[in-house]
Amino acid sequence: MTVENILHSNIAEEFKQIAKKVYNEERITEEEGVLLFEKADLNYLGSLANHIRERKHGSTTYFNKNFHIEPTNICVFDCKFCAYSKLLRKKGDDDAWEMDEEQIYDKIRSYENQEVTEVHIVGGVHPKMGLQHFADLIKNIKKIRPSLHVKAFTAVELEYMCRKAKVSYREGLQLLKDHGQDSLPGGGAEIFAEAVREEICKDKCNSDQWLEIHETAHEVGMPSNATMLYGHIESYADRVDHMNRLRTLQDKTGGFNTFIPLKYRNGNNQMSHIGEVSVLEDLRTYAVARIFMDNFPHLKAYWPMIGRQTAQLTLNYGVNDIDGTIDDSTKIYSMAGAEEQSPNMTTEELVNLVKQVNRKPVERDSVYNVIKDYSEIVFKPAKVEAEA
Ligand code: V47
Ligand code: SF4
Repeated sequence: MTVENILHSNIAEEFKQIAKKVYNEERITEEEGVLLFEKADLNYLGSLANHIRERKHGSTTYFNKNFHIEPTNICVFDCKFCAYSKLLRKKGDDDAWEMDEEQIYDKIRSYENQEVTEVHIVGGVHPKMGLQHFADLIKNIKKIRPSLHVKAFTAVELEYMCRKAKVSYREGLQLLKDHGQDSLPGGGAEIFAEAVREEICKDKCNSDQWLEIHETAHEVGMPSNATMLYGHIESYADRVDHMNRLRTLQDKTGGFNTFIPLKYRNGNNQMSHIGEVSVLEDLRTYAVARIFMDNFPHLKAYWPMIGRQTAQLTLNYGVNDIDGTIDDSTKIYSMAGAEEQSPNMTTEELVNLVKQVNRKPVERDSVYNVIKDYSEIVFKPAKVEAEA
């Protein structure tokens, strides 16, 4: 069903008005966002979201070649949804880990002969987390591999580091930028609605602080992403409020690249009694996000969390980015019961996954410059070893 078909159909007037807005590239209101979540048909949502996706990006589906470093899983905070917080947050616990600087540099060096373009550094908030220490760490990483894009530290880590170092967010972010940090990941946003935040992660940075840190990062010249943890105790109005606060900040700074809805997974945490939402709800959430977040250039599905097949489906519901060929060093999601327990995918697998749903796989750098168009590249079939 195309948007033109919808406009000429006998669908309820309120949905026709929203379709008209999408067709005319007009913004929808918060009330309309809630209405879409509550009442819209999945096919309708898919048609609108796909219309926007194709207007912005055609069939292009971006991915990048990145790897993760999680320096520690020890964390001073106690987010109820986090699989670190219950099991692993104290030093000395069986599964607690802390990487020293040399281990981090060795990890960077281990990718020497690989075509990765980005390292994503994020982890628990260690009580000793020092701003200058991490600034120096980034500087040394850049010495080892100057071209590597360093996407590091959620607003939660940054708020803690700046508070401990007794500097303003601007001073802290400027210091990190001067030492080589290129951008911020989108984590720690969760749900901005204060009542929900109080229930699920009351002791870490609050919503205003999260938004202020991203605003300041944009002002000092570091772009960032934004996430939304959905599918737990939040209401549809809370999701729309979350997206609206981001849309408002984006109007002001234009510094966000990508919006990443993250599906709540209920393994090994203090909210495990809460069930997970269905794949249909995932698709609806991506679609409404694409329709509502009109000023966000990109919508990303983080495939290790939702799995490869759902990630493929999302490409028809507004998504135009499926993150990267991540190696298996990220544990926060697999520990929470994410779909992919060992989240690595080769370029070939990722390209084929995109092509299977008739989309165009394009490798990008961290700020969406095209590195390589894979749509015409045919990988050789895997070699079958002769039996001895
Ligand atoms: O903020 C923690 C989430 C986030 C669970 O910017 C959980 O490119 C679901 O932000 N179920 C961190 N989610 C990860 C993140 C991210 C990931 C990929 C790419 C980018 C990017 C950013 O992980 C946390 C939290 O919302 N998380 N526990 C859980 N049980
Ligand atoms: Fe710590 Fe982040 Fe887990 Fe919260 S989500 S407990 S801040 S590691």
